[in-house]
Amino acid sequence: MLDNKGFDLWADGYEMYGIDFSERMLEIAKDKMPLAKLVQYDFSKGFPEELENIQFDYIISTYAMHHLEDEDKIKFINKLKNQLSNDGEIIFGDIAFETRELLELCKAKYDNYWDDEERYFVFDELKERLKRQQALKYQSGFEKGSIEERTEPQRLLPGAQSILSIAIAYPSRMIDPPKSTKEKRRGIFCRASWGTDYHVILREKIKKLADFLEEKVPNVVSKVMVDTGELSDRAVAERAGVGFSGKNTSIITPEFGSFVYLGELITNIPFIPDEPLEDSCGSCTKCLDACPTGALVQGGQLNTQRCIAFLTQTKDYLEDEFRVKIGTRVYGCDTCQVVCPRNKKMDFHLHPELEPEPELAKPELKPMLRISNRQFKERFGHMAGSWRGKKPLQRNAIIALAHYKDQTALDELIEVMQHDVRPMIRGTAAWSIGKIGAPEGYRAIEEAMEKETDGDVLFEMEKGLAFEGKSNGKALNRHA
Ligand code: B12
Ligand code: SF4
Ligand code: SF4
Repeated sequence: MLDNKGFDLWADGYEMYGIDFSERMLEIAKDKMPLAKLVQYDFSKGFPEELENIQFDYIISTYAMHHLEDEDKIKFINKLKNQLSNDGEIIFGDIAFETRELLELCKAKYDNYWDDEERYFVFDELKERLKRQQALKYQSGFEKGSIEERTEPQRLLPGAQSILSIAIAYPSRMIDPPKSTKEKRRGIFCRASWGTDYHVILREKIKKLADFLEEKVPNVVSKVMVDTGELSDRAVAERAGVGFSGKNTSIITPEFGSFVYLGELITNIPFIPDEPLEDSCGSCTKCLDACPTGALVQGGQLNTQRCIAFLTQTKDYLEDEFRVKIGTRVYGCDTCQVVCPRNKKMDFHLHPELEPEPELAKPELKPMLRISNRQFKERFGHMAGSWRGKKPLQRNAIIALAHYKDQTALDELIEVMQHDVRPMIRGTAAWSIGKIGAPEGYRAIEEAMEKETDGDVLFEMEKGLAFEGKSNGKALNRHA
């Protein structure tokens, strides 16, 4: 929506022709220009003959053009330009639908128009929330851009007038999931990592929409964003009425629940905004109660540093407290969505590309420990969950094996503890071996300690031995 600048510039006493058929425009005009003579024409059928010979000092372009075909729209604009008196001006109206040509014209005329605060649309509430999250150190570090860039879309696309928010549903149930057996323990990727990386799929789909608009509207400019852009995809979706923001912080759509990916198209077309939806969590607190780490500090607010979805993506040692809580999750966490009553029976298989490959979405853990970089890329590279590389996933797989107390994994874990070049992986393996609790495991840790030189790894080995109440006192203090 553009501003009312046109009305402000319009001196009282001018005749105003054709405020289109919009009653609202007529009301505003009457209110803004009590002395002006208002004559209403319906421009949607073309330019009225009676006005042919009049030279206008100002033309306020309004919503009328919406009803015209593209070609007629351009003809209409040219017609308007011809009707201007020598120093006549075309001004944005209240709800104008402009071509680039008109935008440029106005830009040249009113240079400062583009810095006009009034016209700027800002995510005010989000701005405050982001500041609060930052002050509390609740962010993840994965967010892109400054708070200003994140909340003021015109900084991302000059001339931005609207954002189209897009949500696509992904499956919540796997058809025929493989069983996790004693010999072949399996981990789990969160649903948002099932199938082909949604960044690629959703971006392609939104790009099609952008191409469509480009075809239909001359000189449209637009920008696609999916997850990795500056905007908060959730705040955009909330504002656009795609869904409401749940206490688990997810956008919950009436049609598909919260198992939806979000993206957006910023455009310079001033589409009429949709209304946001009502929050409808009511008195439910299921997600807050179910969160294993208490990461949801209050309804709608997340302390990312405690969220398992975040912790599965970090690259360093995981704090002991979280090693217990992460369970068998290899990537991401779905708990606060799975328990949500709004997701009951929500399971959509609308996009074949987003179908999970069960062997990958629920992968066998042991083979993950030895996988080479090349194999990892070939096997998991197309999944969203691979974006941080193999190290965090391997660490999580090691912890999941400890969770299962999988004695069949001891040989692999010992091999990793002795030979992996990455200290964090060696150390986590030592801890896991200790947690599994087999005598040969403890012996292997003691032997490995003789050769180990890394202080942090020795500290983890010590912790591994401590599971049996053993500690030989050789470990260094990691934080010394
Ligand atoms: C950083 C990030 C993360 C971080 C932090 C998540 C978070 N809640 O902030 C981590 C790694 C933990 C994460 C995890 C997940 N993420 Co993520 N993530 C993002 C990313 C890149 C930025 C989010 C961000 O800016 N967060 C900062 C907060 C302040 O902003 P916000 O969450 O967008 O803000 C909303 C609410 O939090 C709320 N709010 C904020 N503060 C407060 C305070 C109060 C008092 C109240 C009432 C409300 C409130 O208001 C905002 C508007 O609705 C977005 C993509 C994007 N560019 O937006 C995806 C995104 C949010 N993630 C997404 C997904 C799918 C997930 C996971 C479900 C994946 C998984 N299964 O593991 C989990 C869910 C965890 C959770 N409970 O949020 C989807 C969400 C889809 C949806 N239906 O909502 C997004 C939009 C990606 C996408 N394009 O589809 N993610
Ligand atoms: S994703 Fe998991 S850890 Fe994060 S808030 Fe939801 S339930 Fe809690
Ligand atoms: S579990 Fe309950 S409180 Fe949480 S998001 Fe769903 S409806 Fe809202």
